[in-house]
Amino acid sequence: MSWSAESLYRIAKEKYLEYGIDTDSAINTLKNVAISINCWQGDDVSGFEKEASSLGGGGILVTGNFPGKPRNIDEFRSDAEKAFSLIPGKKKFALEAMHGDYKGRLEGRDKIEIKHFTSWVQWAKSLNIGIDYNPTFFSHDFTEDGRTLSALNEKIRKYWVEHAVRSREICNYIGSQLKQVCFNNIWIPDGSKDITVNRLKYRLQLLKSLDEIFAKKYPEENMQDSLEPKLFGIGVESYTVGSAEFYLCYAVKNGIQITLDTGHLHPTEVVSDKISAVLPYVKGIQLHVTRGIRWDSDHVPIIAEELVAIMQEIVRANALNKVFIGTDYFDASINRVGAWALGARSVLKALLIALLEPTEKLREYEEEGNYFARLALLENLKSMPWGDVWDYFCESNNTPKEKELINQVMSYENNVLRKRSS
Ligand code: RNT
Ligand code: ZN
Repeated sequence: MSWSAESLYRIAKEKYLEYGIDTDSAINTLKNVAISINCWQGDDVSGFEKEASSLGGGGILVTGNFPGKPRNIDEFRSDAEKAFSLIPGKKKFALEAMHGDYKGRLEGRDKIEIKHFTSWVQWAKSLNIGIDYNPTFFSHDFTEDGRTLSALNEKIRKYWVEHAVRSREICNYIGSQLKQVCFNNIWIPDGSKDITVNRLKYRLQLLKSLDEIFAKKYPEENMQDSLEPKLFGIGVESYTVGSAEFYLCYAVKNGIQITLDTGHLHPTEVVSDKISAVLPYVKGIQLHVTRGIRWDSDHVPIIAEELVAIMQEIVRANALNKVFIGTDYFDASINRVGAWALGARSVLKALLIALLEPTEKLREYEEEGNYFARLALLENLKSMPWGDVWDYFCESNNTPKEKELINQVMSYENNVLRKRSS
């Protein structure tokens, strides 16, 4: 006998009700959270510039060569549309500057313009999604041993400041057109492989660059800025100019946001604990959900204890309006569209699990000092039928239920991806 998603949902609803949890309201909240999906999972962080067409430098790395990589912006957009059809709820698409519609005619990153993003805005409008944005400072030769905004050479530093200044203007345009804020996330690859003597000097250069970049104010409803710190990358192991403390201080002092990428920490440090630590001080948090294996390897996110813990922290802090959930991973060794869908769905599932928590009851136990009951209830929740709530949510949003995902991805692979010659 096969049960419909709706009848299974009705049973699940009753079960959750016994704990005082309203599944309808959890679903309703989930539906209205816009997940910012990183575009660069779709093309191995290649972009559409003439200048640079493959990922290079800065400590980030894509491995794998799965067939069917999009050969142009149209194929890239079709793939993204397919992925969106597999992901329930509200979506934003996070672009890199390198993904502008350059039609093979970009003269330099210091020459990017609004016109390179008009077709993206049209596309987003047609799909009713938002756009977020990242200036691209990596995969480029015009650096000072990999330094961009922290370069000592003024010509190089100014080149990258100009890139960031133009990027913010583009964000303002995107946000005003789509009538929803476009977040501008700055991550730079600047750092060094070995013992560094000028640690302070480069950081002061970066500070100067940031002040120049943020000098112009734009309406908050159109665009807002965020800074993304990192611990280290491959080839830049000893020193990262834009480190956690450096950016956090800058963000707090200047009223801008901080990006917490789950792959950018010491292995035993967790983002779930950092949310409540920075929330009282920062303008907002951009979340980059990734799954690092041994290093910032950017594997596809799956439901793991830490991912659920992050979502629980956001929900418990009632901070869905201050923590903006996004993804940041790129795995070229499996079907890219499937990877897009799977990672985003895992993020949503983790959020759903967090929304299906009797938080008040848990707080009560904690405040009474009944730590056994707190632990037992948390453990109890793990075997609750959240999967039935998820399937119902997927079905009512015209996206595949969990069991249907593989077939949908396979048919796109066979009908579209495998037919592309490289
Ligand atoms: C790199 C950062 C950054 C990039 C993107 C492509 O470690 O996480 O967010 O992944 O800009
Ligand atoms: Zn990131």
